[in-house]
Amino acid sequence: MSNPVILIVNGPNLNMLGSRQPEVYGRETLADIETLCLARAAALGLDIEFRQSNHEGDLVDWIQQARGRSSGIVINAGAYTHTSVAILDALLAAEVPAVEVHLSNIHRREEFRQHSFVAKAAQGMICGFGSHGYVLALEALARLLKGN
Ligand code: CA2
Repeated sequence: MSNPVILIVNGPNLNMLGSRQPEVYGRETLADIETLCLARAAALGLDIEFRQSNHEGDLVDWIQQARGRSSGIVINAGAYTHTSVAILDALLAAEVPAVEVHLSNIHRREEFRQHSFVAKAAQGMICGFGSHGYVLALEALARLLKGN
């Protein structure tokens, strides 16, 4: 039998990871994070689709396509976290469990980063643990899919 598929969605500017602001976002690139996720997912018996876009509509399209195709979503919507009702609506419509991830601890940062539209549709949120947050999110989804 094939493994459950987890869609991992990354929003704007996350393609620049590793190049600037390492004190906030760490030194790893998004490709490093994908490698990390692939390894952990394989150990958990999951397949992943790892994606990034700077365009809100791309994120909405991918989340819509997850319905009936993916068993769960890991989402770091970047700055759209704090602005996008469209991404919230897509997540609610997808009807698959979603885990919200942020590299930084958004609650220790500027006030405008402390509200998340994504949180309204997420099973839970992991923030402040850098790239390890993606691994924790995959572990949380694997457990959820097993029903415990
Ligand atoms: O902490 C996170 O993961 C964020 O989702 C990252 C977003 C930010 O807008 C959210 O408030 C929190 C920004 C990602 C930008 O990444 C950069 C990486 C390197 C250089 C510049 C930006």
